[in-house]
Amino acid sequence: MRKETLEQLALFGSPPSFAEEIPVGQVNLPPWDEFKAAFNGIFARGHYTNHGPLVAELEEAVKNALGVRHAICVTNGTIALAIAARALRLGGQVIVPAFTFPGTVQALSWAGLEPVFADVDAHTHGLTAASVAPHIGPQTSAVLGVHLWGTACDPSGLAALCDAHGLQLFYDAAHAFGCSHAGQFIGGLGRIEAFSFHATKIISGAEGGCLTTNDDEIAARARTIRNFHQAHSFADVGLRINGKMSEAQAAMALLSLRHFDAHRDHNRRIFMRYRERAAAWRGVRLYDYPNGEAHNYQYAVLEVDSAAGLSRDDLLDLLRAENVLARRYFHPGVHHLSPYAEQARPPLLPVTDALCRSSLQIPLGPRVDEGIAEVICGLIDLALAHADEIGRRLQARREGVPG
Ligand code: T4K
Repeated sequence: MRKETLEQLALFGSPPSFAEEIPVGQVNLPPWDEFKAAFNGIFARGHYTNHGPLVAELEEAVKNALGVRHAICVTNGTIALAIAARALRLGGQVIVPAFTFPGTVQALSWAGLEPVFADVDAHTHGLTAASVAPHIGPQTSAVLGVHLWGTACDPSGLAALCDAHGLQLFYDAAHAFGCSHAGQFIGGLGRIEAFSFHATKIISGAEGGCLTTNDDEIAARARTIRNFHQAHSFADVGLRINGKMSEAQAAMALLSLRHFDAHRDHNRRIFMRYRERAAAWRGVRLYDYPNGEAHNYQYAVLEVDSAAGLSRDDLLDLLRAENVLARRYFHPGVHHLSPYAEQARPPLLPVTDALCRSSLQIPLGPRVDEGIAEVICGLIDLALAHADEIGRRLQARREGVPG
């Protein structure tokens, strides 16, 4: 139901717009029959993990889908990043954004590296050559860019900068499956790229991840690092880990891949509806995707600025009261989270801090149809039309004043 007045808002005591919570993530489930057939096969073979046939099939399918020489499936996106860092034989410091999921940065720490935070671009939300350059020092060994929201992270600028300073460039592509840069699918940028196949991603193995690279030697090291088994030694690597993907994960991810086009098309339809409606919003900008590139449209990210008349957190409270589970991705920035918050000289990241205060992800994915998107947009219209009054009432509530 479209709400027209302030008194109809759940924030002020009315029933919520949705009886059930609308989650922010993709949570794409395969058709039950296909899931059952895939798991019957696993049970019949009795081969549950350690490089089973479905993992091999998934690696082949990812390679073909993204046009890369190597795909190495692993347990999750965080392990993928830690393995990538070890496969690149990095030491010392790695420059990384703080406007990202903590896993991006903590993977570096697990690989024994020191993350150094650089600010991001206000428009793309990613690192740029200009934001990274001032942080390069004698200890720097690499730059880890994040293709946030599936937008390629300044590949040519960062490659030129890294070449000039003898640094390795690699990427967190957790959000970027099926997204392109200059007409090429993300996956072959930098020395190696790490994807997440988490349950909230468009390709889901429930948990899962994948490394892609066009470099044979780095691929051989990554393949060796992900498994302790001596029979799976393809390069001289030293420290190894259990980063293997199971057959159950591979079965789920293969089914996601089979239905990728349908999920992306659904996402695009809903995203376009949001985009149409966002054109009329004052003080609320919908993050847009690069023109002329392939995209998975996984995320609808809003930026709420002062012209909106109410804060991002007020809008969040309003939506959540309606069972619209919007999320503050990413808040706070990783530099404000333990163990990095305890640094003696906290980094100055004004754009990151502003984005952490202003950004809000709204639901997009199989649980959101056009009708649901329309109700969500209607709530934002209502919030903006009565921003002052909502802000005043919420402030009074926080101060314990009735009304
Ligand atoms: N790099 C980047 C840039 C990333 O975004 C991520 C992960 C990584 C690296 C690391 O990759 P992984 O190691 O995770 O493969 C979620 C995901 O757990 C995480 O994978 C993802 N990024 C991050 C952006 O979001 P949380 O802690 O916010 O998840 P949670 O449980 O609060 O779920 C989010 C929403 O999805 C909720 O509305 C509930 C819904 N949901 C979630 C799950 C797990 C479901 O409806 N069903 C489910 O099974 O991190």
